[in-house]
This record gives sequence, C-alpha cells and structure tokens, in this order.
Amino acid sequence: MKLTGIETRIVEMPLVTPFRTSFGTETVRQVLVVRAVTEDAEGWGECGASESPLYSSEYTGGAADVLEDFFIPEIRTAQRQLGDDFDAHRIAPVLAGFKGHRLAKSSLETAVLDAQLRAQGVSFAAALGAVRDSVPCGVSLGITDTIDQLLDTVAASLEAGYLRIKLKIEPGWDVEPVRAVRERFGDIDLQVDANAAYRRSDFRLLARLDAFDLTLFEQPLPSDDLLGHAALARVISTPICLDESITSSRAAAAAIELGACSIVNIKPGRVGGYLEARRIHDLCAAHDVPVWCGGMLETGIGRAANVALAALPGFTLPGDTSASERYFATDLTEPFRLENGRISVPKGPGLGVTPLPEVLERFTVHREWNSMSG
Ligand code: OSB
Ligand code: MG
Repeated sequence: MKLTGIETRIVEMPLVTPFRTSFGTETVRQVLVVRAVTEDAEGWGECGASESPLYSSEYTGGAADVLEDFFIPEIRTAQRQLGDDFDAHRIAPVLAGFKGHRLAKSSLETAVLDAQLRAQGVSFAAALGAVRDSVPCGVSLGITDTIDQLLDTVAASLEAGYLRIKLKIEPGWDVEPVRAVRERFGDIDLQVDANAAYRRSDFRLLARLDAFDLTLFEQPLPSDDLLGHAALARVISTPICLDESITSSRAAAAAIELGACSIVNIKPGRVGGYLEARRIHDLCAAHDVPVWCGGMLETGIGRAANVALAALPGFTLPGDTSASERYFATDLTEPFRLENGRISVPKGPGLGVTPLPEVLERFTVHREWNSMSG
C-alpha cells in the first residue's frame, strides 16, 4: 500500500457523567484521533490516553508529540524504503526501537490497518478472526459520593440491559458498596476494578470481598507487582484479572506462568494495538485463560474495533464495550446501541463506521497534517 499522509487531531468530548476511579475523575474525554490516508482509502484510529498520565504514563499531549516527533517520521522512512510492501503489520516492528508509548503506537497502527482493510473490502472482525455477529456487554461504573447513588446507577444499568456490572473500588470504597449492590440486586454478574489502588498490606481486607461471589477482581495491586498478585491469588478465592500489568504478550505469558491472574482484560491500546491484542487472545486461549475486552471510554472509532475484537472465540466474558450513550450525548460516529445486552459487530470494510464530519469538526481543538512525501 501507499500512504500519502497522516493527520493527527485532538478532540474534546464531554462525558455524560463524570467517571471517577481510584486514580482520578474524568469529565471530558480528550482524545487523539489519527487519520491515515492512502492512495485507495482512508482509515481511523483512536488513542486511549487521557489528558493526564494517571491510568498509565501516557497522556494525550504526549501521545501527539511522540507521534509527530518520532513515529510519523519513522513511518515516512519505512514507507519510502518498502514502497508497496508497506502495510499495517510493518508498523510495530518499525517502531519497536522506541520504548513504550503503546497507546500512541496503537492509534497509528489501527488507522493504517483500517485504511488497508477498507481498500481490501475486509472488515476488522473478519481480519482478526471473529466468530460472532454480536457481543455481550458489561458496564464499568465509577465511584459515587454515596451508596444510594451507586444503587441507582446499577439499577439504571440493569434496566438498560447490561449483562454484567463492574464497580470501581478504592480503599474506603470497597466492602460496603459491594455488599450493598449484592444485597439489593441478588445474583447478578458482578466484578470490581481497583486500578492498582491496594498494597500487599491490604490482603486481609481484600479477602473480605470473597464473601460476595464476584466474577473477578481486576488489578488490585500496582502494575509491576506480578509476584504480589500471585501471592494474593493464593490467599483469596475471587479470581484475579489483570489490566494495567498486561502490556504485551510477553507480560501476559509471565503473569500466567507466575499464577498472577486467571483472567485477562485485553485492551488493544494498552498492548500496542489489535495485532498484539490478538496474540494475547491466542496465548490465553492456549492456557484456558478467559479474556474479555476492556475499554478506555472510546468514541465510536475505538469502540468499533473493540467490538470486532470481542467477537473472537476466546472472549468468553462480557466486555467494557458499552453503548455510545453511556459515555457521550453525541458520538463521533453513528452511535453503538445496546440490544438485549449486546452490541452488533460492524460488518462493513475496515472499522465499518466513519466519523461524522460535522461532529468531528465541532469537537476538534487541534490538528496537524503530515504528508508522506514532505
Ligand atoms: O481500568 O478499565 C479501566 C476507563 C479508563 C481507564 C481505565 C479503565 C476504564 C474503565 C472504563 O473501566 C471502561 C469503559 O467503559 O470504557
Ligand atoms: Mg481496569
């Protein structure tokens, strides 16, 4: 393929409700959107980073800088050297020398892969190996000021049809909200996510969550403490699922071998893209480790690709693939809707959805065009 240029833009989308986690509160989703233009098609990618480096070390402004200053120039050189042999599979190897910045790398690879697949007339789902036409959906609920507010939010989510509820927890907001939700709603599919807010000294407290029959406990400890997670897994009965710790297929292999988790949250951005995400899916399937698709409050661009990934056979648990209206009053694409707790996998070429030009313009605060011949 022949890339002719890459556009990066920063878009600011107000969230319908502030999203509070152990690491902070997000009210506006500041998102880097990448557009890859080729001779035959154009493709889109979205960066999972937020305005501040609180979930991971990446943040939107930094992702824009590393793309403009390092990744796009490197891609320009690779495109020149490879000519027609250049394609999306070349991007990760070409950028491998640059450490980290996986969310940024993923946005670039996704945009080029989308352009390539659109030109070929192949959907993301077909290219990745999807086996389902729709995927079961869960919802991730932020920390609220009171337990009553949380119960109202859970009630509304169940009413909307979500098949699984995930509660964000942190020290001081754990056993009591979980107990209240379990008592009020009975036998629902319920799980928690601490975003690394606990320490090894909290093991006895965390063991109290075993009483509530949770589907999983996501990322209790810091991302670099695989041994701590393995130790925790030996003293609690709730299955441990890792999010932040799983930065690559190599990290996933280590976590599984150490017994640090029995379930994996796959976020394509966090691991550098959909191609690496598929390798983690395959690795986990070989170990009988269930996986599910995480989320980063994506717009319709990232959501389309996540829903395609979540349709692979190893994704046996509902994902954080919620409907557009759970995040945005107006999404960048046609909205994704929940039907009987499921979202349909787009069938069209590439992502199968495209940003609506006037909506994209309305929310764009900055843009840069990088010609591949310049
Ligand atoms: O830890 O899974 C997380 C959102 C932003 C950053 C980290 C996380 C999340 C979520 C929301 O839990 C998932 C979603 O609905 O997109
Ligand atoms: Mg998480």
